[in-house]
Amino acid sequence: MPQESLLTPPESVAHAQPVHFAPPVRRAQVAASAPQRWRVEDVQALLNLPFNELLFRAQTVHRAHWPAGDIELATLLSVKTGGCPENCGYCPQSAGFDTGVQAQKLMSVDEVRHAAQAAKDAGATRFCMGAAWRAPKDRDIEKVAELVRTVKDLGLQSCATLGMLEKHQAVALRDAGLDYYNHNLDTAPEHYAAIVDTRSYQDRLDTLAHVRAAGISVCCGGIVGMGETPVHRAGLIAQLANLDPYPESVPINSLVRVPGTPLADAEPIDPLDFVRVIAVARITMPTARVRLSAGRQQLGEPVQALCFLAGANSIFYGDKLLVTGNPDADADRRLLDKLGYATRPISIEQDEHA
Ligand code: SAM
Ligand code: DTB
Ligand code: SF4
Repeated sequence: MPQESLLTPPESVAHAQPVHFAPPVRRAQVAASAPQRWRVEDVQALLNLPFNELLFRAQTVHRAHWPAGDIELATLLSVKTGGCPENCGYCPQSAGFDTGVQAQKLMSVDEVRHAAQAAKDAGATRFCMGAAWRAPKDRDIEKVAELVRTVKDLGLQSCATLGMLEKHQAVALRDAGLDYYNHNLDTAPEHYAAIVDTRSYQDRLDTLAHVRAAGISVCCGGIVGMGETPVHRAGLIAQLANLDPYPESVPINSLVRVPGTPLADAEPIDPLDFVRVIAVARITMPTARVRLSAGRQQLGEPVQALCFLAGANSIFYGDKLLVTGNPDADADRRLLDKLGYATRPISIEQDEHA
């Protein structure tokens, strides 16, 4: 494909989709009538563009679909920690790796309400609950449904990431008011078995289909820096962009290398290559919230600023991800302020001005 047309494979997406700031419902409707296929080589060609050309294209797509200066703040809470039977090579919560993570059972409604209220007070609009399960049991779903109702009662968007779901479990979560389900494809299909072999890529796709069919918005992304090749990176983005419709939220994680995990010594990704992945996610999924996710502590402010320029418009906000660290909220507010992004005033400030 000639370079001039690199923005055009999804032309019907780029031009047919209206500018809007509430992606889930409207975009799904448009995408359903205009499915697009990205070839891995098309995505690779984008990744290989000269850096400034790529960023220019990504920013152009971004500004055609999103307002300037808008960053979503999503706070994570690990509601059930550690002891997971899966062997995902990146994950500190697998029971198979000696990472020092203390297993904890499912949190109570009060604990979650307290954390969600604190996140809301600090300015978050989405609250994402993570559980270290391979797949929840029906009795777990009943308990998480109660947590979802608690979060929704506070006026926050709710998201959960609980592992593989059956169809009826997705429906139960939707009935509880769950807005988003996070379930990452993590890498290209060809690299998946090198990372985890206790489940298959198809298992992930099946859960995503159940979530979509239940009417829950899909949050699905991946991790870079896991020893993948550039073609694997392109393969991951192609998989995400070819989901029909593509996810409403796309978290792009830079591997947090946790001692004790098999990937503890993985070669870190060049930060500029990480920015490239964000840019290509933006170009291929114009109306998705592209979330600059794990690994921000290692990226530093200038690279994060480049990620925003490349089209990231969401971050995990709060001093902890699930079990590893994240920049603290004050540092993030200072960074966003420095860059001229609007953040909602926190309630403490509102009180001060009252
Ligand atoms: N057990 C559920 C699952 O696997 O879907 C939910 C929790 S799991 C921790 C959620 C996601 O966190 C994973 O799919 C992976 O993308 C991300 N993740 C886990 N460990 C990570 C790490 N060390 N660095 C970056 N991302 C990580
Ligand atoms: C996602 O893509 N990244 C988040 C969230 N979805 C659940 C998790 C990152 C985990 C980083 C390592 C840890 O703290 O466990
Ligand atoms: Fe378990 Fe999820 Fe961690 Fe894999 S990523 S070990 S499924 S908690």
